[in-house]
Amino acid sequence: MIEQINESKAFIDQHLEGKQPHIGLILGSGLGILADEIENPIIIPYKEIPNFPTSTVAGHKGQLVIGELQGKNVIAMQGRFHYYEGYSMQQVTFPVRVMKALGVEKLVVTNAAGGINESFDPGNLMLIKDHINMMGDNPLIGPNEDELGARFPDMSQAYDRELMEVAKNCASDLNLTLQEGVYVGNTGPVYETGAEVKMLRTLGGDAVGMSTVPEVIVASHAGIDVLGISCISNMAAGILDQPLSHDEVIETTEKVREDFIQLVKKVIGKM
Ligand code: R1P
Repeated sequence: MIEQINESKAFIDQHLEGKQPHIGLILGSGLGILADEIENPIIIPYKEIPNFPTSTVAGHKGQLVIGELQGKNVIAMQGRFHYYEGYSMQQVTFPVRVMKALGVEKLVVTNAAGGINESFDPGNLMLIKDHINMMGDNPLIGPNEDELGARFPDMSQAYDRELMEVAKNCASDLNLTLQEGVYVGNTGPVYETGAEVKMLRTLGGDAVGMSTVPEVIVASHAGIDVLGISCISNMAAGILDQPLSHDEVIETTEKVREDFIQLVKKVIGKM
C-alpha cells in the first residue's frame, strides 16, 4: 500500500504550490459546501488522482479542495467513499493515508446521521465522543504495515479530547447547540429498521450512519488527532412514523449549513 500512497501523494504534491496541508476535512452528505469557503482553492477531481476511487453518491462531489481556511492550510474531501458503494475498507480509507503522507496531523470528519437519542432534533449538530463499529469489517484487517502504524492500535481516545473541548467552546461562543454522543457505523445502504434502532439505542448509540468509523480507525492507526461532527439529518427509524430518504438528509444538511460552516471554521481557526 505504501507504494500506492506515495504515488497519489506525488501526484497531489505537484499541484500544491508549496502549501502543505496540516488539517484534513472529510465532508459528509450535503456538507461539501464547507469546501466552498476555502480560499485560493486548488481543486483536484478524484478521478485524476492515481489509486483514488470515485464518488458515486448524491451530495458527494468527488474532489479534493486544498487551500486556506481561517489562515490554516487545509485539504478537504468534498465527498467521501462508503463501504456500501462496493469499495473495500482499505479503498474507503485510502485518502486518510494519503492525507497523512501529505502532512495532515489533525482531521475533522463530518457526516449526516440519523438521530437515535430521542432528545435530539433534526438539524442538531453532534460532537462525536466515541463510536461503535457495527460494520462487521475493519480497514486494518490484513498484514500490518509497521511504517503506517501499530498492529494493535489503541482506540480509547480515537476522538481527541482537546479538540472536543475546543469544539464545545466554539459552539458556546457561537451560541449554537452542540449535542454530544456515540456514532454507530452500519454498512448501509439500507437505513435501519425500527427494531435495529431500538437495539442500537440499548447498546449506547446516539446517532447512526454508514461512514466515518473506518476513516477514524485508520486515522487512529496513523496517529492523526480526530474531531468528529455529525449533522442529525433526521430521526432514525421507529422514532417518528415516517419513511427515511436521502433527499430528506440532503434537505436538512442544507438548512443547517450556516451553523455547520460557522462552527467548523471557528474550530479550524483554533486548531
Ligand atoms: C444516507 O442518506 C447517506 O448519508 C450519510 C450516510 O452514511 C449515507 O451515505 O452519508 P455520510 O455519512 O457520508 O455523511
